[in-house]
Amino acid sequence: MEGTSHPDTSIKRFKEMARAPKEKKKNRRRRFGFQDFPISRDSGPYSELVKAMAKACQRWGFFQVLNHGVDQALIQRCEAEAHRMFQLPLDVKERVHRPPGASFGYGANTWVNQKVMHWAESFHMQLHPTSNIHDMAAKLFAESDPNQFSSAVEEYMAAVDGLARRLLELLTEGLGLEPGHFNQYLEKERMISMRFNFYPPCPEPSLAIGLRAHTDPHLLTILHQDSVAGLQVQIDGKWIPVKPRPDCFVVNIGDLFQVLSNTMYKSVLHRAVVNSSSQRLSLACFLNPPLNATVAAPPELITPEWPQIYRPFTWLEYLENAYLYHPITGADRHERFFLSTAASS
Ligand SMILES: O=C(O)CCC(=O)C(=O)O
Repeated sequence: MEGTSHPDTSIKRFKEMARAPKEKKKNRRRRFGFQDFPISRDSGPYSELVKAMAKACQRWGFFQVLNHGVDQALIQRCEAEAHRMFQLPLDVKERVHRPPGASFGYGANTWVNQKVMHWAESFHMQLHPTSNIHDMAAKLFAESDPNQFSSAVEEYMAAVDGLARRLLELLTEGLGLEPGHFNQYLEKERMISMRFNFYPPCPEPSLAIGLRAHTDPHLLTILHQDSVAGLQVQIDGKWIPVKPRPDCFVVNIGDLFQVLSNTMYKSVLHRAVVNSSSQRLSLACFLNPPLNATVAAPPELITPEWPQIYRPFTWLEYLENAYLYHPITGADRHERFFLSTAASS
């Protein structure tokens, strides 16, 4: 059955692991959900959790976390602010227009590409190393209360940042490394951004796409989707829907983590589809190292049987290429950083 597994299956597996002797059940469920984090590193259930998460990342590059510790009321507050922002008149949203080639700001992604129409609006902000949230909120909500927006967004991103750091440690340990091995990537100048994706109902969903198939260039993505389905992950060439679970976060490995793990973890193609009846909102937080950080698999993950795949590069170098070489329309962008390509060029 593995070949047709849904990313939710990883959750099922975690739940199965939790379905052990009755007296341990409560504890194990809580441990899975990070409620008690940090937890004893040498306890049985902890190491099972680490192994199971690592397996999910090797196989699917995606998994979901339950009982993640981020306050549900904060998630709802941030979602409400995202809706408030998308409901603003177009000329107000255009005050923070994202020009072509720029990373941050508002964009109505309704351009036509070769085959399908993009049917989405998005708004991308950065918290670290320098927040642009206050400035953009001041332009968007000049007539009302910019702080209501910026405080909800910043609190939400800080909470997700905390979750992402815990996940990074668990996933690092899953590679057989010390949990803090990659923490250098999350120091002072780290980059943390969030994109709100809003997909209005579409009269012709079969002719449109919300967000075309892509891998995330980042280290780790922590996504919250509302209760409307739309996210799909490509597993063995098939598009598999990720059932919306507003009480969960969807976590996926980005290209950088694929590189750091020497391809043990997979950065997998995913996309968002649209429907004719319901609007949909997702909040995607992206975790990244500082721009000048060198990204390279550690020697512990390089063996004669599993040789080094990528040459070292900086996050800035990768970012400059990331949106020029789209995995669908151009050569795979990460292939440009293969060690053999570097050696032969
Ligand atoms: O809306 C979604 O579910 C997908 C979002 C996504 O893939 C992204 O923002 O990169």
